[in-house]
Amino acid sequence: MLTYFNQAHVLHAAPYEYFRGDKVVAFEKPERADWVASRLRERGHVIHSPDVDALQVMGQVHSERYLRFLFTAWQQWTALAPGNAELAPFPSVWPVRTLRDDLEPDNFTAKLGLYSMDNGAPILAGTWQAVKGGADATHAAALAVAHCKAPSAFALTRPPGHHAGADFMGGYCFVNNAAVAAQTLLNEGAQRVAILDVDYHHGNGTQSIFYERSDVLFVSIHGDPLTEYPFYLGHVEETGQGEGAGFNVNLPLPAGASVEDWFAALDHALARISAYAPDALVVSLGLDTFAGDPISKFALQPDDFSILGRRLAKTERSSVFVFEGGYACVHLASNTVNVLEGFELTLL
Ligand code: Q9C
Ligand code: ZN
Repeated sequence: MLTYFNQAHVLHAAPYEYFRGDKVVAFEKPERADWVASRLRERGHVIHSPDVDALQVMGQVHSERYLRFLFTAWQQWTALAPGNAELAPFPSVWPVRTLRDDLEPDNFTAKLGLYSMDNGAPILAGTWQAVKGGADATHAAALAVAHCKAPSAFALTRPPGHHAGADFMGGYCFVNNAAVAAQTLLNEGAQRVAILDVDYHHGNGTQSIFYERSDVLFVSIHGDPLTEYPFYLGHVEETGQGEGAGFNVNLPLPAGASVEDWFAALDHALARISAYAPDALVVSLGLDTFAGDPISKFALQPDDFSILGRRLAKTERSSVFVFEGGYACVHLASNTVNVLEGFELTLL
């Protein structure tokens, strides 16, 4: 599949993350994307570097003050104290209920918390470059599909994006690449775009960005937020608001759900998407539904990813695949390629 790969992704490499009360080696690491890129090359897929600038589209799906913060955060942090370049600033204070989020404080830690939903997305020296490169790759993939250079394209990016909202980062995510892809397709002439999020975790950022819009249908299959990250969004009754009423579909499954139940949810998702009759499809392609994923609790096997690709191809929509989560080192690359090849071989 035509792939746009963000080479700058390596510039974002979190030294550690907080997991079950411990500091552990970060799950979301540069090798993830490199493994997938190698596997794609081995299998003869063409990999391009993005040669477009996504900044304008990023501004359509994120707030200006948030993007300005992301762009300047490392410089603000290192200007504070001489030793700061050796440290990763993790947020530690957040404006929850009753606290004001309309005013941007002067204090760096306060700003960091204002623009974060958790402590899972640390800002590092190269974070902006990596994140911007990822958005550029996603924009390029969406443009290629919009301009009919290919029926489908893959944005191989990290850090992932679907937890990032219009003005916050979190869950390893900074810029919502799926939203960038959908907005690009709309800008290029699509009337309606559907986003199918198959990552194990609910795409809270994507849902919130499009919650009051009818030009983007968001459909997500994920672990029940009552027990699974991101916890505070992703329930069945969240169906959209105002203009967007009826254009948000959540299909949560209990942690430990069977493969059969997962594919039943996929059938339901695809039926909803079909009824919407979108001009294009964006797939938030998380591979953490794999049985061997270290932080997730679904049971998909390698062959199931081929089946997923084949079922997606049956929708016969121009499709942009955007890389999201997936943390099982050994199988991540082959599972990803199984989806993409399952899709392409069905189209042929
Ligand atoms: N220690 C994706 O799969 N882990 N994100 C908690 C804070 C949350 C997963 C992070 C897992 C986020 C894109
Ligand atoms: Zn995930």
